[in-house]
Amino acid sequence: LLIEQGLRLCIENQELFVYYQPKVHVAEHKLYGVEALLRWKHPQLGFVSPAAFIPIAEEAGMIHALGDWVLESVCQQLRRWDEEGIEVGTASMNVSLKQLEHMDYKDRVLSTLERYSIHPSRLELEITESIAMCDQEHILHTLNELHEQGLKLSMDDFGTGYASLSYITLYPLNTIKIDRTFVEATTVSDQIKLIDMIISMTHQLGLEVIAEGVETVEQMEYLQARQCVLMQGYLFSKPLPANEFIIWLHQYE
Ligand code: G
Ligand code: G
Ligand code: MN
Ligand code: NA
Repeated sequence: LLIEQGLRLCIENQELFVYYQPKVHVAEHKLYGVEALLRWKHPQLGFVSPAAFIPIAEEAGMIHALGDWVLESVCQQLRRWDEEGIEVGTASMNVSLKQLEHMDYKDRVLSTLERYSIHPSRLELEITESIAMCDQEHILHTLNELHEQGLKLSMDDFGTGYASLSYITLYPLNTIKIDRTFVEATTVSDQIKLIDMIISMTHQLGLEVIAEGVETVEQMEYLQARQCVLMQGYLFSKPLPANEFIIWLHQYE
């Protein structure tokens, strides 16, 4: 209840922040893009995880306002980085099923990008397998239209949901994000075969593949040896406020 009440005021009380986590191209030692992650600093509770408050925001119908705020904030930041001559590649945002169900979603995304003069190809939506399981014509239509405008689409937490694999060719995906549970398990033999399979599947389908949750040099080398060169995780950087992210970038590149 404390969370639900707090959510109603978090935007006007300026308690929300967007953190950015780098995605890197390991072979080229270059930044590939950033993932935007929402952070909420509650006046009493301190930082509350989106894993805790997003489901509550969805229930209470506040996810659309939060999603709009994130979209606006990311576009504003991309614009600022453009003006400063800082190249960050594509910025991705997490979107939930509830957000995509909204009839206006596509128009709100496109009009916000236009307002900040950002080409749609600079923005990526991270969806999860729950979206693929819901089988809604409307969502597929929305994603197809956004894709036609140039927006990128990635499947987050790949391999952890219960969707049938057929969605992979049904949805206009650019990228598969290998869930960190598969990356963590690169020392367990059965799991190793799974991650090998996922990587070779994405290569055969002509999709980009990125590994999430990379924390050790061993994991990085394992992935690189299998031609999975895009990575994200604490080994490179945790999610950071925009200004700290730029400091990280100067040191990295
Ligand atoms: O970064 P962190 O571990 O706190 O993220 C926890 C979960 O919250 C992740 O599943 C992430 O995808 C989700 N999340 C983070 N930011 C957003 C956001 O802006 N919108 C939605 N829908 N989910 C988010
Ligand atoms: O569901 P999604 O993949 O969007 O969630 C991303 C979450 O994973 C974020 O909360 C982020 O803070 C967290 N994260 C990012 N890198 C790492 C990592 O290397 N290890 C762990 N344990 N979590 C990570
Ligand atoms: Mn994500
Ligand atoms: Na994930």
